Order: sequence, then structure tokens, then C-alpha cells
Amino acid sequence: MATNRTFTMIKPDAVANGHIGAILNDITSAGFKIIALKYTRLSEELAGKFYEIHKERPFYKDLVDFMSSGPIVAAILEKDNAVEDFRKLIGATDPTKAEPGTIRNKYAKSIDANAVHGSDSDDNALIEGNFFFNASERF
Ligand code: IDP
Repeated sequence: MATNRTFTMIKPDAVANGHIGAILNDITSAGFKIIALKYTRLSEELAGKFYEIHKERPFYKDLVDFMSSGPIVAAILEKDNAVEDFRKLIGATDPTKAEPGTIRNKYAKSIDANAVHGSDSDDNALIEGNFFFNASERF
């Protein structure tokens, strides 16, 4: 059953390129409510833990290096059908394949530096949100 929350990060490329405001505007304009929000930077260790599921993939080390290379914005978002609708809003992993108008199509340059993260399931949305926020930081 679909729940109404998902988790996102604005990745270091999009932060460095000055897209935080535009991306948050796209997110709220699409009907998502911000439940929790944090501007922070992942250590290599924390980035490694967050992406542990990809440990065996060839791009794992590059991904961890990239995600710990600069500040990010983490957020929990609320909307009906949040996980699926947010994946639609951000578009395909590879921005060259992302639909026009999607966040990755507009703000991402490459498959690794692809501007935003979006949880891929309700279970992961909960796990990922808890990774960044404790109960007193969610509203
Ligand atoms: P997703 O973020 O669209 O769910 P995943 O397959 O879960 O995509 O991959 C996690 C992240 O790993 C991607 O967002 C991207 O930053 C990176 N990534 C995925 N595939 C590749 C690749 O083939 N080369 C380099 N980085 C990749």
C-alpha cells in the first residue's frame, strides 16, 4: 500500500550549481509538503552507509566520493502517492533519458551527478528519512 511520504536529497552538483531554490520550488509547486529539511554534508563514512545497497556496483566508490564532495539538502516530503509521484517528478536516473520538465532533465548533467535522490519504495523512504532526521526534526 502506498504511503504518503518520501525522502529526497539535493545532491552536491545541484547545490554547487545554485539550484537549491529552484528545485525546492519545483517540489512544492508539484504539491509536496516539506516535513523535514536539512542543509548538511555527508562524511565518506555516512555516504557509504546511505548507499550500502549499491556496495557491489562498479560505481559505488565514485558515488560515495561524489556524495561526500560537498553540501547537500535532505528533506522528507509528504503528498498522496509520494514515492511514485516524486520519482516521476525527478525523471530517469540518466538525465539524458529524463523526460523534459523533470528535475533531472532541467538541472542534472550526468548519470552520476544527477541533481537529486528520490526513495524507490515506501520502506526505503522511511529508512532514509530516519537516517537524516530524528523525531523532533519532523513536522
Ligand atoms: P536512482 O537514484 O534513480 O534510484 P539508482 O540505480 O538507485 O538510481 O542509483 C543510485 C545513484 O547511483 C544514482 O542516482 C546515480 O547518482 C548513481 N548511479 C547509478 N547508475 C550509475 C552509473 O551507471 N554510473 C555512475 N553512477 C551511477
